[in-house]
Amino acid sequence: MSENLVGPLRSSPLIRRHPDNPVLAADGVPYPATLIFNAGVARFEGRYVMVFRNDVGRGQKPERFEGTNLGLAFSDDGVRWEVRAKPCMAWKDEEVRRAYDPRLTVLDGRCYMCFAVDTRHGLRGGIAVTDDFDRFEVLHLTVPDNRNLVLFPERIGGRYARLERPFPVYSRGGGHRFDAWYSESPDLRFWGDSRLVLAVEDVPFANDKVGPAAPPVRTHRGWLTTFHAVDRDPTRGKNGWEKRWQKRYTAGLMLLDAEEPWRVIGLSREPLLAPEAPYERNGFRNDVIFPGGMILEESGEVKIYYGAADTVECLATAHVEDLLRLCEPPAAPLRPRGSTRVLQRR
Ligand code: BMA
Repeated sequence: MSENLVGPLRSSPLIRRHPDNPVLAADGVPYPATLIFNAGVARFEGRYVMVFRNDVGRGQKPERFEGTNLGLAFSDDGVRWEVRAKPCMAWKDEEVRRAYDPRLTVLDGRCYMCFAVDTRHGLRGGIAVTDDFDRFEVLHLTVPDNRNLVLFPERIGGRYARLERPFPVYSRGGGHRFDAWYSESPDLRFWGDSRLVLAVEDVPFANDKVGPAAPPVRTHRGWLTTFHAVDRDPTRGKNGWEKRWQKRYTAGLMLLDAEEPWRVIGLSREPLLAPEAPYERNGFRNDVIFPGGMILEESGEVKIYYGAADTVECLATAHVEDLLRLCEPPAAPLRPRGSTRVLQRR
C-alpha cells in the first residue's frame, strides 16, 4: 500500500528499446485519433497484426473525450505499421460504454481477442474470435469487475486457459490490492477452477496491483510472460496531462510451469521495463508502461509491445535466454493456491 513506497526503478539492462520508438502514434492513424496505446499484437497468416486502443479527444489541450475505438494495423517486420482506413471495433450501446486494451492470441489458426469492457453495471472482461478482423464473435463476458484477460495460445490439460485480474474491493484491506489469477474452460464460454497466480505482495516493485500483460509464450522452461505492476505514491500530484495521477506502471516478468501454469516457477525481482524514456515518462499519464504483446521469434528474439504514458505504442526487444535467466525461482513457494477440494468435518 502507499505507506510502503517503492522508490526509483530502472529497466533491466537486458532489454533494448527500439530506436524507432514510438512505433505507432496518433499521427500515423488516418482517422480522428488522440492517444494510441495498449495494443495487442500477434503473428497471423504470415504477417504481424496489431489491434490498438484509440482514445479520441483526450489530448494535451482541453478537448471533449469522444470515446474509445480499436484500430487495426499490419506489418511485415513488426516495426513499420500500416494502419487500416477504419477502426475494427467501436462497441457502444445502451449497456456498453466502450471496449479497450485488446490482447491477441492465435489458437488453432483463429485469432482470439481479449479486451476490457466498461459497462453501466461494471467493468467486464471479454473474449471474441475473428478470422478477418471485420467480424468479431463475442464468446464470453466475465461478471464485473474483471479486466486484463489474456488467453494462452494452447490448451492446458485439454482446456483453454487464461490469466486475469479481478478487482476485489472489500476483501483486500480496502483501496487497491489486486492480483493475477488463472482460470480454465472447456469451450471458452464457461470459465472456472480459478486459482491465484501472483499476488501484489509477491512483487517487490508493486504496492498497489499486479495483473497479466501480454499473452504467455511457450519456452523450453515453461510459459514466459510479462505482467504489469503498479506502485502508488501519494506525493505524486499532477503527473501528466491528467489532473491527478499517483501511479506508476512497470512491466514485470515471470515464468509459469508448463503443465500447471498457475504455479510461478520464476520471477524477476526487478522490473523488466520501468519508465525512463521521454515517451514513457511524459504523456496523458506519466510513467506508464503497459505491455500487451509478446512475440518469440525463431531466432530467440522476443518482441515486447507496450503502451507508453497512455499516449503511444512502443517496442522493446530482448533474447529469450536472457529473459529466462532473469526469472529466478521464488525463495519459497508462493502461498497455497486455493482450488477445488473436499473439506471434511473431523
Ligand atoms: C489501467 C487501464 C489501462 C491504463 C492504465 C494506466 O487501469 O486503464 O488501460 O493503461 O490503467 O493508466
